[in-house]
Amino acid sequence: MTDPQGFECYLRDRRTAIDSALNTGLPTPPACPPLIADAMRYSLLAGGKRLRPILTLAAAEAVTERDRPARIDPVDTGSTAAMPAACAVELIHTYSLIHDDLPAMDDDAVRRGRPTAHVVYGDAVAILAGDALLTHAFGVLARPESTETPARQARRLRAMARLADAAGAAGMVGGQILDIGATDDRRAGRAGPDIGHAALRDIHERKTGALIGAAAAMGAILAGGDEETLAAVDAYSTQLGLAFQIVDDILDVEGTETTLGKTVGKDAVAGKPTYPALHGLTRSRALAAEAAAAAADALAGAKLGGRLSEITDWVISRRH
Ligand code: GRG
Repeated sequence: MTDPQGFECYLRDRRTAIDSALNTGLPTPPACPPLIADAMRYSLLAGGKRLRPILTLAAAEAVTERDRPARIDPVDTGSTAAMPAACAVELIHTYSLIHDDLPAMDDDAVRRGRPTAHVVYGDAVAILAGDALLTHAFGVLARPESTETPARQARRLRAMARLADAAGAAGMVGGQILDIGATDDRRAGRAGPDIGHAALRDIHERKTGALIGAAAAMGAILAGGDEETLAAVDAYSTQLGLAFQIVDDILDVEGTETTLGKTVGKDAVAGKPTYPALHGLTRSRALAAEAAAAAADALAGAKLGGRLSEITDWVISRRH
């Protein structure tokens, strides 16, 4: 059951719903000091693509649509129960961008088309805004619905654990550590080590892939997908995450600051290991297409439809 108005309309609808839920849920004064409320809003509501939360909703919708077609209400396609998880993953993603942009990490001045949080608020407030977004994410997921059944509670806790694993030392934070270790240390005048394809893939799977994987998995878990379905969704999102990262690396070479809303060409200057650096642009494009095809196979094997394959096309063809 796809939206007759097309994928663009679907993206617009879901972004509006996600932005509204994010906005409503954020802490406001007097519960918290105005400065931290402002800094959290500044980065969170700056107009990102919302890929990860859309993926959460789309995975929930695809499982619901396949398993319970007769029960689908045109207003609630399965994504209502997944909205807190969708918000949580975007909150964590935004925190990671704020911290990644800090002078101690990537030292970026532009993000989502506007000055980065530390440029506007200073390093200390930017660090705290990231911390507050991360903490808020788990607060959002920890709150039960008013009529939560034991089965739904178990799914919510499973989703929460998956998100924690993806964001933490074994996932995104671990990937960031490996990325730092593999990048030139310009202050110390030290070149990063040469790394091979397997090590590059490991960095990306942790740094970017883990959160994309958790986004999709949470949607499938909350929609009550069985273990086979969850494995298929993991296979899909692993390939999607890989395609996303390869395209991200290509855009850093070929994109512009105007379309991307961030500084471009930084990977090469920083001596970062990337797909174009390791494989060249042509092979990188072929690898992204191979990953997209493998993502499609995973969906077909589990008979999952909905918007998931269009999300792959979007990730592959994106210009920002
Ligand atoms: C600081 C713990 C910590 C982790 C940082 C995500 C990350 C790890 C760093 C971001 C650096 C980066 C540009 C990674 C490449 C992939 C990526 C996450 C791109 C940004 O995601 P998009 O394109 O951004 O989905 P929007 O703004 O659209 O949400």
